[in-house]
Amino acid sequence: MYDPSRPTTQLTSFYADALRSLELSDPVLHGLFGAELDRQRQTLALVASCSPVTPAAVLAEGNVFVNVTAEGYPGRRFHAGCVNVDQVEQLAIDRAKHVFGARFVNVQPHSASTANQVVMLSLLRPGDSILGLDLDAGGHLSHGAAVNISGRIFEAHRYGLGRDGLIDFDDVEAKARKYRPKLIIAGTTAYPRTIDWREFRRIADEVGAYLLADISHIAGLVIAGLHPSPIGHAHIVTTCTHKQLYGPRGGLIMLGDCAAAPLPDGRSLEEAVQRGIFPLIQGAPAVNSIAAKAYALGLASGAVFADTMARVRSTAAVLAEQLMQRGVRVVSGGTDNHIVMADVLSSFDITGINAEKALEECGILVNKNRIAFDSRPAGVTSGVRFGSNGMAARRFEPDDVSQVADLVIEVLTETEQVSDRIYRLDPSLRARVRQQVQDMCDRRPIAGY
Ligand code: DSN
Repeated sequence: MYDPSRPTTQLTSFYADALRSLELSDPVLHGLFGAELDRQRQTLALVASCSPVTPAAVLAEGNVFVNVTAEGYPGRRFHAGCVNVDQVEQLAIDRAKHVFGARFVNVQPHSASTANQVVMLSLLRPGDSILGLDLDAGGHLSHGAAVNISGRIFEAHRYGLGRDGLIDFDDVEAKARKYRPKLIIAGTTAYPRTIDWREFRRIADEVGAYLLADISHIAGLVIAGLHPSPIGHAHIVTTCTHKQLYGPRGGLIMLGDCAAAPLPDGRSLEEAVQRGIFPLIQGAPAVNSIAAKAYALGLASGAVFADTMARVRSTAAVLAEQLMQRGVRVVSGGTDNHIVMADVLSSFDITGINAEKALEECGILVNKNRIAFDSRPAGVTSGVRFGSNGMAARRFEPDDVSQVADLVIEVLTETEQVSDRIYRLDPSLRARVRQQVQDMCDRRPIAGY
């Protein structure tokens, strides 16, 4: 029987011993853990595709469930010893269903890319056509990029953005009519605006395609009701759990009312997804990650998470506004989510790679990103992508965001571009900004770090 007093003592000594053992047996790795924690404390992470994982979720991922091999699903395993594993997986499933309002959830995908592969390989045949947002316009590798397995196995077509930086639905419709894809993918990695799931579904229905919504970037906003949910519009929804759920690296596949819908081969959509994960693509699940997913999904139904998501949106909106007021060209003229896309080439005469590197020297972490109609290749780019998940975790207020905008502008204005990949930055400016960033990070630490 579960005895609440004993496990606490056992776990405390287990983890304390484990940490001591790591320090003694592998001081190099132990040192790197410490160095990374310091780096994360002292830098301002504005990379849009991550969020600082809640410390208890870090602990939940580094847990004893890592020792269990558990092919199959709760109550239907191919290995013994799954009594607690079954409860953990069911907890994660129930919590995911609750926060997303889904009818069916599979919590086993090792990543959202795997989840997308599962969807494609379960529903399509090699050579079938798919239609997703162009990688260069803010799509994802796993949505049919030429360099990805999705672009090799399937006949991948791409839609893009208009000059206004918004998804060009005329293009989506025209490509859908022309190529008759079996699957349309709605989902983005570098898109600052609201996604119109209903319009995607209308087009999918017109051509008889399945609609996959990959909400990896906006899952937290969807839970908080700050972005429309695709459940009820898309046939299938995928997400990762680390970008905006402050959880472990991993994926989820979710279905709404169409979970029971029959496929041409007689199986239901739900059955196809279950078998698509196991045994088609994966073997045993990473139960330790599923435990951490359960933890993060539990937090996602709480008031603190809702407040964090409100802050994700408000800090991004303030950052976009502040940058624009100081003359920066922000793609699409603002943001509805956590992403701000800045055209640094036209605003500062420096490339995205130079902007990224110069800001990193000063302790501000962003990533170079192509913007619509970019004249530079992916390794150089004209744009930079900012994300607000980290600022929200630090409980930033508008004044803090203004200071960030000031520092960003100062660094980018003072960065002297020598060539597309080479720049010069005054060392004294670098030291001064770095100190200001550190002071800001000390003033607003990430909870638990
Ligand atoms: N999809 C990439 C990104 O958005 O940065 C990596 O997760």
